[in-house]
Amino acid sequence: MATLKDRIEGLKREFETAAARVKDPKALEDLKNQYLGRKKGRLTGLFEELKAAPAEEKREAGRLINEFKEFVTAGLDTVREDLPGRISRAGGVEGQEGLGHQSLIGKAAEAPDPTLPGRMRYIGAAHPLVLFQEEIERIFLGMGYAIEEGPEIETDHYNFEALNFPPHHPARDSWDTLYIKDDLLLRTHTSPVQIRVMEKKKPPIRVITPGRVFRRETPDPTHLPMFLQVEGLVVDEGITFAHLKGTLEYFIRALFGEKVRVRFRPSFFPFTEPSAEVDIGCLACEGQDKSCRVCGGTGWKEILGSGMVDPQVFKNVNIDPERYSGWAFGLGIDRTAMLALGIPEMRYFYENDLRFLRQFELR
Ligand code: 2NL
Repeated sequence: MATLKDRIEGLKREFETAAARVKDPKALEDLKNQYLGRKKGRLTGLFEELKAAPAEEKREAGRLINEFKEFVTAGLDTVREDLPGRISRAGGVEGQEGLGHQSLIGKAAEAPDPTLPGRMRYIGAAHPLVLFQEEIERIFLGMGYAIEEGPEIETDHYNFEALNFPPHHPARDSWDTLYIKDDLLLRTHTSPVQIRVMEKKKPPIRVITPGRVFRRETPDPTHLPMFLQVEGLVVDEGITFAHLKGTLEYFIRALFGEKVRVRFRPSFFPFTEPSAEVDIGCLACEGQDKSCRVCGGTGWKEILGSGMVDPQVFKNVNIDPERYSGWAFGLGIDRTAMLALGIPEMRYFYENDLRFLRQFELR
């Protein structure tokens, strides 16, 4: 038995010498294979010997071999942790590289090094778009609105027909999308969710519908083929354009601050009549910079589209337009978050660069 013990001591010294010479990942891998390799590794050889050993020696021999295996494993770990330093020291005095470490090998497993910096634990955070969407939801929840969701894959009926887009009508061009089949497509807005709500529930209706939408767009700093939208819908007896104006103005001031300038402009959508787009005063230049890169010198930024629900849309969902009226709006969450947070490039939201994402742990 003394012979196995001596041989292992010899192998330890041999391993230490070899370990001290390792200067790159390849050499480390070779050393590992030399000792722990499944087929030809030194330890495999020793375990083979163990199988053949007489029964009364097996216990002690097994202990020695396992202890050697731990010695090698700990030694390899030490070298692996020290490798970056060894690589940077390479080119130093010939023969001096890694000296000093020989004595550490084998002791690595015994005591932690209190001089090493601690390991920073990564704590996750909500995505800025999620936080911004929640901010919008909070404002509408506070006014008594419900939040509704629906499928991202829709039929032509829910995405277009029910919203008063006739087949082949040129208005569809601005809402071009990916088709899965003739009649199945990626929704271009969350209006289909509101159509489904109006089919199921009778007025009064007060909902917002946040969600992912898709359009045929060539990506640029302010357009992506996939983005987030929130639409809102109110239907009841006696709803007028004054409700639209008052509610949207309240919402915008809650989101951007009391002092923000707001204006309504006439517009067109197939599903609302009349329609209005809403602008806010440019937060970057406050209308003071004729060459402002955010607003193009106009002093205004469009933030949402809105209008009184077209009577034809009510007929499509069996709501009587003689008795009920309503208003609706749609707003791009990404675009509005860019304005609110001063972000110049929409793609930043989707690149998952933590240096960007970690700046927006709002609240
Ligand atoms: C925009 C404009 C808008 C709506 C969306 C809507 C929904 C139903 C009926 C009528 Cl079910 N209208 N939604 C109305 C006006 C504008 O979105 O520019 N979105 C980004």
